[in-house]
Amino acid sequence: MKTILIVPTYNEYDSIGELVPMLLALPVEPVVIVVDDNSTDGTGELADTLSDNFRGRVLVIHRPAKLGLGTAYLAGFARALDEQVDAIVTMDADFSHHPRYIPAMVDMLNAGYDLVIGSRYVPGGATPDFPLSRRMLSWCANTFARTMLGLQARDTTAGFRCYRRSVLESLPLDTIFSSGYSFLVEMLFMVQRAGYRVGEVPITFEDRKQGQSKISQQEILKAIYTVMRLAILRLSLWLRR
Ligand SMILES: Nc1nc2c(ncn2[C@@H]2O[C@H](COP(=O)(O)OP(=O)(O)O)[C@@H](O)[C@H]2O)c(=O)[nH]1
Ligand SMILES: [Mg+2]
Repeated sequence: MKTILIVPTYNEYDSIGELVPMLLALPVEPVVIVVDDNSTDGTGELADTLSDNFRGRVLVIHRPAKLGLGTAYLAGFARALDEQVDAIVTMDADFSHHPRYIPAMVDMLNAGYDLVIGSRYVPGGATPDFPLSRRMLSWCANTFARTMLGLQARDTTAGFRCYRRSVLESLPLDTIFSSGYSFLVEMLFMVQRAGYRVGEVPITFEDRKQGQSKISQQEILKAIYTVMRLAILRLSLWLRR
């Protein structure tokens, strides 16, 4: 399967110099798309250097400002679909989503799944170095989204995903309301409603070694709003049946 990896970045200078070569060395021989939102730490320039050094295998999308994780994925999807690829992977730049899991995720797609999640919450998955506060936040967000939206997957907020090309081509991505982190829940909701097969590969999610998390209070509030909005949509669709 021809594979593209989409890595959204905002101030990830300390990670991408190591991450990108590691990704390119994977047996799936991917192309990497970095979507940088005008990072202030030189991430965009470093991505351009990597693109020059690994010509044709590293593409860079520069956006003028921090426009949100969700729209960064959308920009990456649009670019990926211009290429002849079968599998489109999204992942963080900070090594929380370790490259070592990508081959198993692509294999599972090959085996017939339409979306494969690198999952913290299936047997074998773990978040060993999350502090208690982060563990609680993640657990609450996940449980809230799963129950309110009837999602089957165990890890509904994970950004480590491998999509089959036809999933991205068939879904009305332009109707997605969320621009930030809650994009992930909205996208999963859409994928499940469309009847696609969702699988999960267990991963050990390691806390980022460098830099800071970009998740903010505002993103958390937006995520709650997104789940409520989709829950109302789900209810109204159910009532109309
Ligand atoms: N392009 C872009 N990337 C973003 C934005 N927000 C977060 N990211 C990147 O998305 C990934 C996930 O963010 P991160 O801070 O690791 O979130 P966490 O893992 O939930 O703490 C990282 O690679 C970030 O650099 C954004 O607004 N634009
Ligand atoms: Mg992260």
